[in-house]
Amino acid sequence: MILYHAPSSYYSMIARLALLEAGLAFDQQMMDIHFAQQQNASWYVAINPNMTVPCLAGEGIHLTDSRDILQFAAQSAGATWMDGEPSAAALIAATVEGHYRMSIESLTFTRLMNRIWPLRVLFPRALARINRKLQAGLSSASDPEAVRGKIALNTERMAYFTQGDLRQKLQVQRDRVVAYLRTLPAPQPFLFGERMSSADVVVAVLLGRLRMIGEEALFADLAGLGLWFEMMQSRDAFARADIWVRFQPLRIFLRR
Ligand SMILES: N[C@@H](CCC(=O)N[C@@H](CS)C(=O)NCC(=O)O)C(=O)O
Repeated sequence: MILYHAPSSYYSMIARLALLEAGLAFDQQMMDIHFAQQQNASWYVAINPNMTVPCLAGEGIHLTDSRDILQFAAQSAGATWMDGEPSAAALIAATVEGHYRMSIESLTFTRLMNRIWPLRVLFPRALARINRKLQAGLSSASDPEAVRGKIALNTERMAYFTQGDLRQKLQVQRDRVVAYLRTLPAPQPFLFGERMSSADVVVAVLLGRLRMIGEEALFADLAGLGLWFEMMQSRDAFARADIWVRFQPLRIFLRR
């Protein structure tokens, strides 16, 4: 099976970590989602009409969302993960659900725009340029519905990035993350017992993102979570999954 993913992409990180922690082998196709916008190319839209990464495709498998890939990894891992454990299953599912209710994209972008002010102009401009390109290709698109959906999403993103007070928006996102982190149990040593779970995967990637955007303070005083994160980072899969804990713009520019 092939994982279509991008190194810097948050949801690709979830897919990578899930597959590697589950011990699954996969080939990979790296996507340039920033400059070449390969997620919008017609060959990729045919594979993933969501026009996003990650996507896992192979014989008898076609998953177009990180959440489905995570679920697939948990099922494949069987008893080596806690997900199937009757005493923990519902709590793990609720933790994964809660994670996917947050907008990590809004948090990341408002934080970056807050810190690096030219991005306040550059992000909306880039989105407007992408939408012009999508609009121009609409009449010849093989899946115009998908393209229209993407244009609408980018329009929403532009509105979010340009309207309202940046600090206030950032605070809203921070509050959501803190409220979520406070629902997590004290690790023992994994979040829901002695073995890994889907919850450990999403929370590890989330804390990686918080560290990357300089928001470590959001989890600094939460009992046990810092140590748990150190433990997760020391795992072989974490390094192999290329979870970004610091921003690496050069890699984005060099497309690697
Ligand atoms: N719900 C999707 C979200 C995927 C997603 O938003 N991926 C981002 C990268 S982290 C993407 O492909 N962005 C490019 C775009 O929207 O054009 C998932 O969990 O896989």
